[in-house]
Amino acid sequence: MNLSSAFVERAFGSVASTMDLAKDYIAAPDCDRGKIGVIWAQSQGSGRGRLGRSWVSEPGNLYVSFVLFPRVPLSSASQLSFACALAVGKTLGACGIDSYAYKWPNDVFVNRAKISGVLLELETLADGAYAVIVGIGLNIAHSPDQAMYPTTHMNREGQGPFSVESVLPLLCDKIKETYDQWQADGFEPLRQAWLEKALVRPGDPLRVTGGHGPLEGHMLDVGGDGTLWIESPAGERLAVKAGDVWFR
Ligand code: BT5
Repeated sequence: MNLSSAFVERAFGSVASTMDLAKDYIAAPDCDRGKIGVIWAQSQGSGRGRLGRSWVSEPGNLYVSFVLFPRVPLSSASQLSFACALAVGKTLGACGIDSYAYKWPNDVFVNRAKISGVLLELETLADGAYAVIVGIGLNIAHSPDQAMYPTTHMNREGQGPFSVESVLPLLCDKIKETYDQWQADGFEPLRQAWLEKALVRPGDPLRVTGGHGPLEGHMLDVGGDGTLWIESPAGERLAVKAGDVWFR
C-alpha cells in the first residue's frame, strides 16, 4: 500500500482480530511511537465490536486498527472515537458518498444503515504514556443481513467499485488530518462537526439501551467529554456514558 512516511503499515491475510495484532505491535521492539501504526487484515475470524459483540469480517471490506500515541491527557482519549468516526465520514465524502451521518458514540451510517463502526481500546505503557488502538470496520463490498441495525456498504451507496486498496490510503490521510486537528485545536471543532452530521440531533426523540438500561427521551447534546445528554419525558437531564442509541 502506498502510505506516506507518517505511517507504519503491517498488512495481514486472515487473522483473529487486528486489535490483538495492534497490541503485539505496541509491545514489539520496532514499534515507532512517532508514527501512526496501520495494522490491517483481509479478514478476521474474531472481529470484535463494543460490549463483547462481534464484527462480521469477510474478505472485501476494510478491517484496520490504527495505533496512536497521543500527547494529550488520558482523560481526553475517548474523544478519539468521535475524531475517527469523522475521518470515516470524510473518507466517504471523498468517495462521493455524501449522505453519511454519525450515530453516538462511534457509528457511521449511510441512508439510515450502518456502514462503519469504530472501537477504541487503551493500552497504558510502562513509562506512564499510553497508546490508543482505534479499530475501524468499513463495509466496502458487502454487509451482513443480520445485525442490530440495517447495514450497507460503499459499493451499494456510491459510484464504485471501491476496494480496500483504494479506500485505505484515503482513510489513513483523513485519520492523520483529524488526529492532528484534535491534538492542535482540541475537541470542540470536532464536536461541532460531528453534531452537524449527527443522525440523531439535539431535539430529536431517541431511545438508549444497554449500559444504563432502557431510557427514552430527547437528545440534548454531546458534552466535551463525549457524554450523551438526553432529556427524559419528566424533564430530567440524564448523562449516558455507554449504550446503543435507537432513532425513531
Ligand atoms: C462497532 O461495535 O461498531 C465497532 C466495530 C469495530 C470493528 C473493527 S474491524 C477492525 C478492528 N478489529 C476488530 O476486531 N474490531 C475492529 P458495536 O457498536 O458494538 O457494533 C457491533 C454490532 O454491529 C454487532 O453486534 C452487529 O449487530 C453489527 N455488525 C457486525 N458486523 C457488522 C458489519 N460488518 N456491518 C455493520 N454492522 C455490523
